[in-house]
Amino acid sequence: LNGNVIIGAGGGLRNELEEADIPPTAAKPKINESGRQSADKKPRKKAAPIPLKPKLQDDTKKVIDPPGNFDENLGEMGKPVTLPKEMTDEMKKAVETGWTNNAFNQYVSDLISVHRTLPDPRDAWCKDSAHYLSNLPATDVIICFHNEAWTVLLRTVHSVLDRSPEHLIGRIILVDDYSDMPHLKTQLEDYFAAYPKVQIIRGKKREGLIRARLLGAQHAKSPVLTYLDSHCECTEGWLEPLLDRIARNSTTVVCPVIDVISDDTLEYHYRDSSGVNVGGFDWNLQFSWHAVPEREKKRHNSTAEPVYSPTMAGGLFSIDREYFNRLGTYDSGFDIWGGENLELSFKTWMCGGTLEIVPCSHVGHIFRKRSPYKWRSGVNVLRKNSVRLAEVWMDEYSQYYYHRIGNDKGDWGDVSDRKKLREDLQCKSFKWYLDNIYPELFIPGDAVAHGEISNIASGMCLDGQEKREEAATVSVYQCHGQGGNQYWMLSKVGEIRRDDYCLDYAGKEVILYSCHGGKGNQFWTYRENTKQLHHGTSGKCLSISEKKDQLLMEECSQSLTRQEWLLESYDS
Ligand code: UD2
Ligand code: MN
Repeated sequence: LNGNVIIGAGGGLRNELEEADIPPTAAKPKINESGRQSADKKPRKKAAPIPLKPKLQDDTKKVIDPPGNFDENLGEMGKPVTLPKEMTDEMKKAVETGWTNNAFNQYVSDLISVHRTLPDPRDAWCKDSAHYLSNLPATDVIICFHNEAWTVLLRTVHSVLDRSPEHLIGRIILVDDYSDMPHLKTQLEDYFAAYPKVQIIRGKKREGLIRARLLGAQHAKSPVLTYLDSHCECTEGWLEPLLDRIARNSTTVVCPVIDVISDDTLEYHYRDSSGVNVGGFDWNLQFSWHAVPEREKKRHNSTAEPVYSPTMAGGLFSIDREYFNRLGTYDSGFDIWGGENLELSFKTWMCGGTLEIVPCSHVGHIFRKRSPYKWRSGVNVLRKNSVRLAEVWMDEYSQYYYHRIGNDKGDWGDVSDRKKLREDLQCKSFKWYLDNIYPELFIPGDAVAHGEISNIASGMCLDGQEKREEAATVSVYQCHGQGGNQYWMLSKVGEIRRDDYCLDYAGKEVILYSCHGGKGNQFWTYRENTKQLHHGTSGKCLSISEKKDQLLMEECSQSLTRQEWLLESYDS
């Protein structure tokens, strides 16, 4: 599951919906939560009395009754909660509102204890204390949020308090990035008054998650900073393996394994350490997950040992506070969402540090299929962040990203102080990073051609969008010169590819499929003299229909101009 998850649907899928008014949830837990639940104690049954009725209320303050068969152990041990097929209209409406406002099933979250128990996802190797130093530094945990669902936010905080050794948590710093949901504006201080470790900071305007994180860091005092998204759940023993790595070397930046909490049922999914993934990216500067490469596996005796990762997903990590400052924290010119994870990843590696994923540390996260909150209107925020990133850190390799976005860079502001930072730190080149830290990445410059593949007779371009979980058909569309779905690379081994997806023909339609490197259905040859794209196993040629609106595979014929293609930046 983990491997195919789309991190952040934010790019392009933003949603301009007004958040609806969600009145606060009512009951506060009565216990005074001071510390942790120790590893050898049985999981606490029910620390706080969580009322059975979902606390999602509509404007009329009328509580929506849950179906009668619900019990108070819902969701315990990370089990899924499935709503009955038959629901009253009121309930249906409440469920729907929850989805609209959060892009996950808030109604289900409201039925589950904010102290719910979780399975222990660790390998046996992880439980051997000989693998950790005994004297670990404390951390502040910084959780930024913009309009987070009440029970989800509370569960995040309680999972930290309930499952971390007390002395290792300095403070939990909640940074409210200008939420306007009423419960967050009025009830947070009251609720956390009983928890001295929890500190609440409020931004005076909407800053976006990157500057909100910086605001949190300004209030931190512990030697280590740990960042979490506001819809996470930490599992038993999550913290020690992270802190251990930093205690050994303060330039090591560490990420837990991010387990998947279902957006629908809130089920907690996990895999053992043989299924751990590391982070990468593509030339659209999107983060992606990959299996641990062989060269990395060879460095280890056990799959539970920390593994090098070229990049981090972004939301969940620990870093030495001084090292974070030395690296120049984040580029504060980054707005709302995106790009900051690659910035921190690139400079960690390029400026002398190490980035690791720690398989013994598991934290769950609710992955969403769209971004539920408002972004800025009139600006392509993600593109601006990415151009800033490319300008400062990617040297001549930035051209591949720009090509991919049709060289439409927009206004990215001033990055001179970030360039100076890189110089002052005497960081290595991006080429060094690619060669040594991410040699698996396919470089467009190594391709025989990269850019558009246009049909000479028709002015139509090969066009297709990859889909992560299924095969996507490829077709033709008017050439638009904006890169994107018309950006292709012809690799030296005869693949027509974009990132990890290859043009594939098995006799039916031309599709985009994960590159397998085995030639076969993914093997294409460009015949320079006839301008034909010849397919290996079928012997056919790529062609366009007489109406010029469809992609075809047909017998190769030199008299058919519709089989003639031009490859941008073709280098024979
Ligand atoms: C992923 C990361 C996220 C961040 C992002 C790229 C994980 C699990 N998540 O996206 O942490 O690195 O990629 O930027 O690695 N928020 C604010 N203000 C805003 C927008 C968001 O405070 O203007 C908060 C939000 O409430 C959440 C966090 O920032 O706690 C991350 O946002 P997200 O959950 O929408 O991002 P996600 O998980 O899709
Ligand atoms: Mn998130």
